[in-house]
Amino acid sequence: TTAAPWWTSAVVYQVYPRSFADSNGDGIGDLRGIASKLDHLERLGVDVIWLSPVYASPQDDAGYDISDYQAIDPSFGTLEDFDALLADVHARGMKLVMDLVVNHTSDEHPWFIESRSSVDSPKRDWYWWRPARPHMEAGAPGAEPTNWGSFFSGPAWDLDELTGEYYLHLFSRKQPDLNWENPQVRAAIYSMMRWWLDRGVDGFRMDVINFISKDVRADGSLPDGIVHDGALYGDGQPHYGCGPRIHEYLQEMNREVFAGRESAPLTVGEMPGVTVEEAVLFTDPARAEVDMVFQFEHVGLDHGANKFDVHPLRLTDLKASFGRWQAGLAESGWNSLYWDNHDQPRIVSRFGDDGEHRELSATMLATVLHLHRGTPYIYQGEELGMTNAHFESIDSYRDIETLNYFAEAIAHGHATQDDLLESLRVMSRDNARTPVQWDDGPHAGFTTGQPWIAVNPNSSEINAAAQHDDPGSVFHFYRRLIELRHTEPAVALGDFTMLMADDEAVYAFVRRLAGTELLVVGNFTDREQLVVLPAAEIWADAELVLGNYPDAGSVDIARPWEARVFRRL
Ligand code: TEU
Ligand code: CA
Repeated sequence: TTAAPWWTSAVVYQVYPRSFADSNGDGIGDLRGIASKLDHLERLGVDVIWLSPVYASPQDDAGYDISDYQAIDPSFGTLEDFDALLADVHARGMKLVMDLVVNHTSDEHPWFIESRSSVDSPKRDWYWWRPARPHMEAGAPGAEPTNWGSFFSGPAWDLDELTGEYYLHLFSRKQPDLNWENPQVRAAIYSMMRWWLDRGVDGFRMDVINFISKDVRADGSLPDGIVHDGALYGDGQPHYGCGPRIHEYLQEMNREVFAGRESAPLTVGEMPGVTVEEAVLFTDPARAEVDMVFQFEHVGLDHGANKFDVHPLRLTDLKASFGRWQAGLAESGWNSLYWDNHDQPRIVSRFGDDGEHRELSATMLATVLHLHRGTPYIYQGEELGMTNAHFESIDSYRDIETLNYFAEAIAHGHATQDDLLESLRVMSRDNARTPVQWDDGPHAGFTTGQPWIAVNPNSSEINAAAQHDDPGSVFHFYRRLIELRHTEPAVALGDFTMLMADDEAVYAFVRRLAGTELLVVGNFTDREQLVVLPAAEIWADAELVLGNYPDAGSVDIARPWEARVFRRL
């Protein structure tokens, strides 16, 4: 057998630049701000930094709408700032992975401007232009080429008056979808990717990469989607999620961009809706597509008809989901492990308790996640136990998904304003986008100016400065979890056995590698719980490797939000 790839024992830290650290007082986080906080990341011990988009962008979707892939947005700094940051990251023994957003560009990208200019433009076919439905007048209600809804409310098609045709945008109308069927599009993207790798970046996190192949018919048309109960639009996902040519495109990208590079760049495929079976194909090393997937099943378990229709999590559902992914990728393939990112609410507020038991529940959740097989991701502030924003008014929100959803729901009389605000407090992406809380000073030390989005008032209590010197802090607990993955091969490579699968309170599993056996137990409630293990006697005198209470306690009782890792002796 060959040695396991380096990323099997690595931990990734996601930086969302707008909200990380502001160096020049304009209220927006930037590259120099990131550079000024590398001590924090080095001390935490992470191996890889994934940088959310810093490219030139009108910022309609906070940088996920790119108008120039080979320039840095002035609000974040310059290419020189970027090179300096990259050099410093490397000097500290870490890697830097870029966000690759190539399902769509900004509508202000020169490619789209040219494409839009006329039906005869040489770049017309670089995007998805289609006439109105047969026998319907362009602009009439329902005349869109398909009935698909956009992720950010409204239809997925916009009529362009200039040529009387519609263009496809799965996200905002300022994010037109690129047409990957066109080989020139693919070649342009591959060349841009090589440019960044030649500059020294260590890989890419690929935004909605499983959406790039659309289910286009021979006559050029795209199919309608099913309209689910209560939905305003058809569900297009079966027609663009893991579409017919997706594996072909990723294999081609691999050959054209990554093959033969000595540095072996990291490739992470963000793939909403991907199944275990598909993920095995995407990440089987023999197929040379991507190193790991970033999937969404576990963060959809508390969603109802849509993500803002919030249901309480059943722990047995979470275990069933994680258990299926652990089993399905046991032989070949690799998964990412995450609770949080810039699109998800804060995990301590979501599955934990962000009040009285904040530190215990944050460290319990971290333990359970990091002890699975896969590559763990830490989203900025998660290592401090940062909480949801708890905004009171719609005026506090900035995120396009949130604002569009609110406006559409109000317009259709779908819910009262209070109910909507309540679901935004639980699910809005802005919960993850409030500034990182560095200290207890003004604006949490994030900026000397006016932050672009409000700082959480709990920064007086929850902040990095307070935790750096406190060995009992959430920060130091994360540091120890990372260290454990680096030093204990069973954490990275051991096999996985779920225990107590039917229990609604306790999450328990075993990891085994050669002679090593680790038991992981997490209590997802604020009450004491019995831990009922098969062959419990083998754990009676086990060694406590890590726990979030000051003393070891007893193996068969889990205290409120307790987490423990034992090694069998
Ligand atoms: O998100 C992909 C995605 O499908 C969702 O997570 C989505 O953002 C949203 O939460 C649906 O409810 C990626 C990026 O992570 C996200 O920030 C971008 O807005 C999106 O793609 C478009 O680029
Ligand atoms: Ca700034």
